[in-house]
Amino acid sequence: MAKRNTRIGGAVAAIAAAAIVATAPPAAAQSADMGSGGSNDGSSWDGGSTGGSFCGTTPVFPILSWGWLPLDGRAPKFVPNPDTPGGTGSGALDFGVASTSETVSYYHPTRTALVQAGGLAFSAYLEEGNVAPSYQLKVLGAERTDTGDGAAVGFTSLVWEPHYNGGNPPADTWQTFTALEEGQWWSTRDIAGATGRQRVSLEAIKAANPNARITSYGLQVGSGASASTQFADNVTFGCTNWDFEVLPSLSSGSASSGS
Ligand SMILES: [Ca+2]
Repeated sequence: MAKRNTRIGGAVAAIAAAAIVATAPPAAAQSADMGSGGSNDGSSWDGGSTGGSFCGTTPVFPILSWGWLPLDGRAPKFVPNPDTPGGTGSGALDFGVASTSETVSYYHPTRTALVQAGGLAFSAYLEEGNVAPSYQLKVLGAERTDTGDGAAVGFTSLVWEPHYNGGNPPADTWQTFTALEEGQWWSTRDIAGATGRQRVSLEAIKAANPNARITSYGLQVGSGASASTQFADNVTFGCTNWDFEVLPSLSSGSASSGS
């Protein structure tokens, strides 16, 4: 018993250490205060081509999530990669939903001017149903054209969906979507350049909302999505890439624990 625990503990420590080594300065990831931020006046956004964070690929584990959080609904589950040959690494995120009332999301905080948004990408895999995760940007400082909730601080979510941008991936196949910033987006709130959930280019939204800044980016399924099973991985924002992984010795336990 003690021997087994020592072995598992060693594996966890090794993985955590490897992740820390692979991740240059985690300070950016740990300053996870922007999700509820809003106190910033927009004068200190670092933005830039890096997306305001560190560059390179960082593995994300259930016990080492670098600030990834569900902002709507619950978090996805860390699961073994459903199709390793086409996936990234040995793990992925399970965004499956059981009903139309369920929402699954995972977001990472950032401090990036919307006009600097670029290098947006992710990979998706549909196993059951035909629902793909959407890539979303949580924004403050947008030019809201309504007076609804969050209008005073210019809140909205900008949404990129595969089925509005060339179509969902074929079943049981990993597909990587890149250069999302060149695709069609819609805004969950009415803002300058994007009202009534019409789909427009992100460039048009940027031009009409020069003071908007991204506080979080991530993936979401639902609500309203029918019962389905889909996976995602390999989320990129600027030069920052995230590889969602399971702990080899604890994969089944960590997956079922979810959150
Ligand atoms: Ca992975």
